Amino acid sequence: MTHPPLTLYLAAPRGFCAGVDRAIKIVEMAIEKWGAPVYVRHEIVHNKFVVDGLKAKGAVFVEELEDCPDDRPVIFSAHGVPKAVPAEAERRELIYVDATCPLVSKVHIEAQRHADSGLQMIMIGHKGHPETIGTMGQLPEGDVLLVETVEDVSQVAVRDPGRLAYVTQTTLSVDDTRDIVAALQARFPLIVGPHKEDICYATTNRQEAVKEVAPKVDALLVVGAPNSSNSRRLVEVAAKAGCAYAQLVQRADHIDWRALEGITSVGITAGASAPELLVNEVIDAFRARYDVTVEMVETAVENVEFKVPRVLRVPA
Ligand code: 0CN
Ligand code: SF4
Repeated sequence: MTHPPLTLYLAAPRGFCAGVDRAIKIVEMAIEKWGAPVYVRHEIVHNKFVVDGLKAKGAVFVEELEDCPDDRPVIFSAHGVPKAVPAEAERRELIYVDATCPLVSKVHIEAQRHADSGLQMIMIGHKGHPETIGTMGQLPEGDVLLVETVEDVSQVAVRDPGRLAYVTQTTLSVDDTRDIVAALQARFPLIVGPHKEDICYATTNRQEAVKEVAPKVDALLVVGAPNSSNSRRLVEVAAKAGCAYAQLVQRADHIDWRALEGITSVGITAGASAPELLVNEVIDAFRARYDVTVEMVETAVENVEFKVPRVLRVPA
């Protein structure tokens, strides 16, 4: 039986970023160093496949520090934690390793610095997302105001419009955030902020690549988890860039083949927390049904790498 032809555009960069790579290594190295079980507060990165793999090696995932025993090490996830979390770990004299991405920690420091100089902080982010909770939690409860949309900007009640600063979540839509920042600057001309926003290189690059692929294809699949902010943004970016069918898939057996009937081209990318193995699984599933020609669409080359914390490094 002959398969119908299909051009598969593979976006690059896609998949693991430096912060995810480092966070996963931290858990693996902690298990090597201290033995199992090692506790992890929140999914180390938002991917079930990664989490299940680490569980099999001896990691135990919990949502709160109070669910960790006193006598086992605990790792904080890549998304960052409120200041109260390491403070409580110290009080309990726990062994802990902070796997917060350095690019998230940078935002934490920014927020603290602005607050120290007397500015009230506004955070652009998604309510309830662990990174937003962590960044807002660098300052006392209620000190940081959250805005999620341009509409929120018109509603936000500030102490003094002349003494304000903003920070952002690292995994937002670049285009939506530009509009929110513009609305903040229009309403509060003296607001202080980063050069553009705090969206990280990986989020920016993956969205750029999707913008290049989306207009070429009948459908675009983003390999990633439903709780992964950066992955979900890639689906939105594809739809906005004119792709008729943009869908998040956790892995190959989640693909809705009926919805793809009649396509002659497909785009594939992956969120920053999705392993390349799952991308390959998706490509293989297409190869089993189509006569596939793969085209690479590379819009940037990444060579960012983050060191693991000293406590886990083996002396040379
Ligand atoms: O999917 P992730 O674990 O997290 P979000 O995109 O939901 O923030 O990817 C790693 C990003 C970070 C921090
Ligand atoms: Fe760090 Fe960006 Fe990766 Fe998040 S998506 S872990 S901020 S590099």
